[in-house]
Amino acid sequence: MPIIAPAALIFDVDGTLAETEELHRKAFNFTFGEFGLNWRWDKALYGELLKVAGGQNRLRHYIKTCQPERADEFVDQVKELHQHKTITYGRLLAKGHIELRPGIEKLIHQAIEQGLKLAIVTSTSRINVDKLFEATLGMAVLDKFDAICCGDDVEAVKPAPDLYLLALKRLNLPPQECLAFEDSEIGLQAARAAGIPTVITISTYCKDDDFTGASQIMDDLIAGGFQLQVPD
Ligand code: XBP
Ligand code: MG
Repeated sequence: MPIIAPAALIFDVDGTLAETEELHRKAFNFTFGEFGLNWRWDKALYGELLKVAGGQNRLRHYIKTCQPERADEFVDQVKELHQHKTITYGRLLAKGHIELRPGIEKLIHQAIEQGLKLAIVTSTSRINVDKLFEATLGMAVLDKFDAICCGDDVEAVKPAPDLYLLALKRLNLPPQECLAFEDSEIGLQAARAAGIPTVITISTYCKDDDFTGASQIMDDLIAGGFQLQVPD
């Protein structure tokens, strides 16, 4: 396995830091119940819907494609539905139903010790990033990140490069000095479109994605023997 010496590590959130998508799916379904909707996203459907990044975009896409006869009625409710979903997701995370993926905690601490810059690039919201860190590494670790770029910060989320371009700007680094960690094809497309070498750690929902163009592809950081170069 090649030893990599980047100046910054950029982490995707959902599927990369933790396998959070099951909690997102449950939060969506719980919200549909709260609103008296008989919609139910099973795992197969959710896998398809994940090709659309960002929960609000995903909801709009679902309504348009799967509930077309009632689209006009629901489209105005998307924001409200999604706000409720975010609250439920936060509650599920706070119940401690999540663990970081193998090797993530060690790599982030190693990067901090070695003085590397750190960034988050995610299609989800800042509040969900905070909730995940509260439930896992802690907010003191999130405070060490130099750039936290979330879906709320840009017009176009992944696979558009906007979030990664924003991170490069905030990190003040060229793309080739960074290394991105992603789990999905759309995430890889976004990072690659910004010119950033990308390591894929395959997640449950994205295992059949096309990872052509990734620098490395592995089941997880431990299984793949991922190593950062130790400075002299
Ligand atoms: C994954 C997403 C998110 C989550 C749901 O983001 O696309 O939309 O599925 O979160 P990433 P929201 O892999 O870029 O971290 O409902 O808050 O969008
Ligand atoms: Mg992801």
